[in-house]
Amino acid sequence: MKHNMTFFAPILLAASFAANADAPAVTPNTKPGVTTTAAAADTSVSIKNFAFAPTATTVTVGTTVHWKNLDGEPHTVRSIDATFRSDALDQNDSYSVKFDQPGTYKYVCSIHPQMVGTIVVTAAH
Ligand SMILES: [Cu+2]
Repeated sequence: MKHNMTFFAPILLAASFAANADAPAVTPNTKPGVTTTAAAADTSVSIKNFAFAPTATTVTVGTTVHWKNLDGEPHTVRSIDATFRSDALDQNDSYSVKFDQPGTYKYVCSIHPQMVGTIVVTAAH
């Protein structure tokens, strides 16, 4: 768990920054008794130098993770349990997955199996 926390804090900071940047100057249109929930922030994983960066990412349920291949070589994003699987991504191609179920999702590049990564999805508060 100590390992996960190192990635959790920056994600929280990024989420709060985005919320502030998008904060409207007007009062949100909410009805009495209705609670608005902040949308889960998206997060990005780069594929660079034959590695996923960061290799481990912790997000909350509902978050969409975007992978982008920055290498000149094609890579894929394929979960170990086949929950998700991208086509081959050429340079600057992206692939996105929305995570609606808590869990630990380990994935690899099917072309270069030494390239591994993990997405940890935690339940919403
Ligand atoms: Cu690869």
